[in-house]
Amino acid sequence: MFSNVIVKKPGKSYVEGLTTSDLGTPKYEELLVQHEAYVEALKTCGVEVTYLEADEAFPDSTFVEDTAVLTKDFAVVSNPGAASRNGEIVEMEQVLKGLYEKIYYIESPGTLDGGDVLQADKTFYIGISERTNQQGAEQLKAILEKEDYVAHIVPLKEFFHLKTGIAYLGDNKMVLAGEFVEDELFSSYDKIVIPKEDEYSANCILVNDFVIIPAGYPATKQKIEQAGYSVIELPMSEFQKQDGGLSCLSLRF
Ligand code: CIR
Repeated sequence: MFSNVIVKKPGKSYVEGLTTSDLGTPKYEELLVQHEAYVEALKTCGVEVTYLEADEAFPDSTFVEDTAVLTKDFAVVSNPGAASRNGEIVEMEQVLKGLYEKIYYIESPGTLDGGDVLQADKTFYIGISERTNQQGAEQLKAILEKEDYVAHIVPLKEFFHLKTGIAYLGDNKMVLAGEFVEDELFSSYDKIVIPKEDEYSANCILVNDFVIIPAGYPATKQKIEQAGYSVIELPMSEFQKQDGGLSCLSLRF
């Protein structure tokens, strides 16, 4: 169960953020409406929301997930792999100091984006991507093992971030897409497999009694409902344009 989330309002500079997509320029007004709907959905899930104001200096900073890894007992401030995003951790560190007594840090030359980190009960999976390097992944693994978690490092082949293609829904149920579907590492989970055409919806989040998924993926909705969950759908088009998914928009703990 989560009792808290951290979110951050997107600034007008959002449109200048990093992207590899060819989906067009985000529309700022629509973006704000989608972000507000996201925050409202989290409130529906029963969590306390820490809402950070926009920071125009960091166009991608609404994607707060990349700046930290949080558990109930400790926080890890990440070291984002994109130069234009690295300074986002300065504010996040201050916020986390108000919420946590125990804080660890990923240190250069190690880099790590929180989007490359998935928790499944007492096990963590850490992706190595264009943003997270071997040293960053090993630093996080050492921190997690010290805290009595199990940690596996997963070199990515195609996905941008680890959580672009995987989500844990609790109760041993794992949503998997693309390169993760046949990966032995995930063979012991009850799999909810997302086909290529619905891949964007593999980035969904369990928040207490609900699974939040992007709108427009009826097959994914059906599979998750069949697995026994209540689903909330949210429009995500303006975030998808900047390579962002549902998980990226919050830190949940
Ligand atoms: C970036 O390239 O960093 C942002 N435009 C998108 C970050 C998405 N974050 C995530 O998947 N955790």
